[in-house]
Amino acid sequence: MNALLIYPEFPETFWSFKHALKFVGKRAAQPPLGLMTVAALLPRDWKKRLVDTNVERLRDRDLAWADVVLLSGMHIQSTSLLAIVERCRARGLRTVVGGPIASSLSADELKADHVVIGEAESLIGQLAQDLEQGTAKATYQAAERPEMMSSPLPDLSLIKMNRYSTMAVQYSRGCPFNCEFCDIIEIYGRRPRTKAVAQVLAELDQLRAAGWREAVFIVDDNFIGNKERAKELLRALAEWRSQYKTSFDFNTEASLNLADDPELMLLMKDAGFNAVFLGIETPDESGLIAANKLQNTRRSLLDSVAIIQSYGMQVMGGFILGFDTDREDIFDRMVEFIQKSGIPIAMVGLLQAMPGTQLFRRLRREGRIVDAGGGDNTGDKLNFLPNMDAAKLVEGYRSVLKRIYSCEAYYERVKLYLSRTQPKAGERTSRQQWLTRGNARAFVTSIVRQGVFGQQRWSYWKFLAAAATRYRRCFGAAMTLAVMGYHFQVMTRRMSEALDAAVLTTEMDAIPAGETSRR
Ligand code: B12
Ligand code: SF4
Repeated sequence: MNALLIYPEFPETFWSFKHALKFVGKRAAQPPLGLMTVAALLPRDWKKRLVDTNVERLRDRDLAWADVVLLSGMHIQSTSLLAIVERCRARGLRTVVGGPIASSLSADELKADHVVIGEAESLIGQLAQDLEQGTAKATYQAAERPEMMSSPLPDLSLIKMNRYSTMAVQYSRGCPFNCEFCDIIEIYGRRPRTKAVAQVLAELDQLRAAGWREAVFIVDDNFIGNKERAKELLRALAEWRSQYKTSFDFNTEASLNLADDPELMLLMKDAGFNAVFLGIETPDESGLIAANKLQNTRRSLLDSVAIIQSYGMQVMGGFILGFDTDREDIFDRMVEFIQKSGIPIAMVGLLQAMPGTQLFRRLRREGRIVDAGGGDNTGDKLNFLPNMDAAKLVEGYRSVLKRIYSCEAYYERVKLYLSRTQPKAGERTSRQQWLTRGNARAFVTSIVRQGVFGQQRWSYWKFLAAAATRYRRCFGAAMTLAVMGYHFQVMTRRMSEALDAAVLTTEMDAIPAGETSRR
């Protein structure tokens, strides 16, 4: 069998980092690890090719070569995915769709011949056999979530490695918490399952052997879901790094209770972790309680962030607007919090009720679901009837993005973060803090685009002067963040223009006449 694995294109959104990636000559942030894993699970005698349409074109001759097409994706990639499925169907090519999108959209909506819901490890053998014999079923779903020990070494040979800014390695799946809006726990469960440490080291060895020397994202849902297992890996990572002169820097996703465990943070620092994404969601405690995000309550969120930053880790934060508890002052509170946090990359989104989540089920019971949504929480579309007036919510959201990604506000946060993490004189720095070959290229492009042609040249040069003097011991990190800021500035400008031109879209016909909120 000739199996063609295809990863659909992401739309240009706040979190595609598209405009920043251009600075470093990369086309996408990360490779499709799901498909690389599926490829490794397929029979050895099958021929495999992978086309990631985010970094290369899907040609007719690729399709002509294939006996079967396997697609993966997130909900947000649905437009591209459906177009590819259609293209395959027109040629009479058999299609299989898997990945998170298969848990968000129904088999009918996906229009593929076969849909695989959830993780593939335990069922791919049967699927492959059925495909060979022409007896494959419409839907596959494993009765139980597989142990991660059964996950194979991802097939690295199928990707064009140098087109990505970061490589991906997964240690665990699942998260022990129970946030109402979260689909992670529905797809991957609440019991964190980890690989063996040796499996992770084998993946790192594979990357190293292929010449990779840049950042590695440990793509866990919550890296510290099982703290003891995380510590075990971290000790091994620190040893692995010290074994080689060249080493990777790591980043990951974790829950905020990381701030409560100094040993864990120290181990992360020693293992080369320099950034962590945290779901902070809202500075409003009543919102956290209502969303069942209890691990973020009964603490100072700002102090927790500062503690993590003091271990040399950049905190990236996820924030949500549109909780039922949000009042009109939430927008100002959100901006104030983000500015004080020193979180340069604050991913603020509108609440989305993802199909399959507890939130979706509750809102459906309350008659407030409008549609399945599109998986993008950064547009102007709500897929449910909010408590606050929808127009006010979208307008407030837009104002938050405009304010936090104005040049001045953004550079202020970067400086606050640098002041908290800059290594002391004589202290060891991570690769990312220095000007490396990767960020040196970004530096030069940034000077031209932001310093010469940029609309906010003046703020840029002021920031550059501070980076070169006060924060010179982490100049590389400062430059990387300047480039990221450029992406957010472009996206904020575009979003404002698009929203100015658009009428508020909440699928008005589904909302009772005269109502744009629940009240
Ligand atoms: C790394 C990551 C990213 C990376 C991109 C990675 C990439 N190249 O695709 C970045 C940081 C850029 C990113 C961005 C976003 N992400 Co993201 N991301 C992840 C994360 C943490 C890991 C992905 C991964 O590599 N997993 C490891 C692989 C091995 O797992 P897997 O893909 O699930 O594959 C397994 C099975 O699904 C199955 N399978 C997968 N594909 C296929 C195909 C076939 C044919 C078969 C048979 C089986 C199969 O087999 C695999 C082995 O079991 C996941 C969470 C997660 N646990 O997966 C979220 C996740 C995929 N992201 C998500 C979201 C929402 C986003 C954003 C839309 C966030 C936002 N709010 O804007 C953005 C979109 C980007 C954009 N341009 O706008 C959601 C998707 C939800 C959904 N139902 O679609 C997830 C699940 C997390 C969450 N709930 O919040 N993301
Ligand atoms: S902490 Fe994050 S991954 Fe865990 S349940 Fe909450 S939102 Fe989901």
